[in-house]
Amino acid sequence: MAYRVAVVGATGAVGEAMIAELERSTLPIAELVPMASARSAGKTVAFRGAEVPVVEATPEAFSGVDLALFSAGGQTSRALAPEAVRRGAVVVDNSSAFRLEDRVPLVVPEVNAEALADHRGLIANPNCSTIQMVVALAPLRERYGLRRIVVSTYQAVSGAGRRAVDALRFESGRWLEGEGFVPEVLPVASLPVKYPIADNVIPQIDRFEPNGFTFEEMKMVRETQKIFGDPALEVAATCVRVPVTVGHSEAVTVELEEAPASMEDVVEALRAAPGVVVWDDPTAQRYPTPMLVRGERDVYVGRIRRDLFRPNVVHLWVVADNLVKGAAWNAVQIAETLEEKGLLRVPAAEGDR
Ligand code: A2P
Ligand code: 11C
Repeated sequence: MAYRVAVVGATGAVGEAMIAELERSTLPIAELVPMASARSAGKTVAFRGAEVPVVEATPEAFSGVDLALFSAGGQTSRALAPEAVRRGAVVVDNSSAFRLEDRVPLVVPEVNAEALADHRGLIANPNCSTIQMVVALAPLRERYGLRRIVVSTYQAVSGAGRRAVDALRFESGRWLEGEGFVPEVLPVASLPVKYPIADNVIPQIDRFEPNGFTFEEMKMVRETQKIFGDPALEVAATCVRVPVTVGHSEAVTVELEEAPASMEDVVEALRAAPGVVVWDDPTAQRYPTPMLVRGERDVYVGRIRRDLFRPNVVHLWVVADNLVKGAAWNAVQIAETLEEKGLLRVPAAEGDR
């Protein structure tokens, strides 16, 4: 069977990457249906050598769609994802709208593909910074057990969408020319205070929660606990926006239940893990950077060190393309996994929930 596949948010930074991933996917695709807001009427997107018209995302537009990848923000997902499922489309949703709902699997295929088994039509794609961290930590969790994670992120502006990428380019140009500019997009476009991202770093991604952590930081806590099925796992995150267009980096400190026998043992566990590539050679100054892993599907790990004081604590540097593994590839990989398992269909009971 070949599928009719919709991409909701097709004109956005992640939507564009989703279409590129669908182009190189093993999924049999009969037709791509790019969707966006009414503002995009008249636009087209390129897919397999053709220009495909963008259609407005409405409930009716999902009739006859088998699979819908959503990346148009939480509000659009909340309004339209249930409509798509009702019309028989399996939805892989990249927003945070449904991630923590009990009946919605939150999936990184290398880590918890088994959670797809009893899906009800809607599957959530985790946050980009969570995805790359759990891919790197899953093999260590498996071999030694995980007690606590402390992570600091260095996140690219593309995580905040196309406008933020444009803002970094514009501000950098003005800054280098010695011209003034008014920051308008970051850290959060809808909040009153803005900071430049050119020549700067911003220790705020998304809004603050009452506990003093940002929503992005709390996503890393709650989503990691759900994916690993361990609600007691301790996670402390500090999420920071840096002037990089694509590629999130993370300095991760992990306290293990059991001290690894050697660092070679840790490297071996990482090398054997699906979706992980180890680049770690201080003698050759080898480690991943965002620019080096751009466009790649894997998660890259380097700077692997045992803590100086605690034998059961390990430090890692984890880098991935936030638009690819952090969003588009993970979503398409979920769809490919569903197809392989014979699960790329909405269960009969969910059709009209
Ligand atoms: P549009 O271009 O028509 O506004 P990004 O995160 O890179 O800014 O992209 C956001 C994506 O979500 C765009 O494709 C945008 O489409 C889409 N989008 C935003 N609001 C809606 C909406 N109400 N319905 C459908 N798509 C939407
Ligand atoms: C960022 N991680 O870099 C965010 C973007 O919940 O999917 C992705 C938000 C999400 O700004």
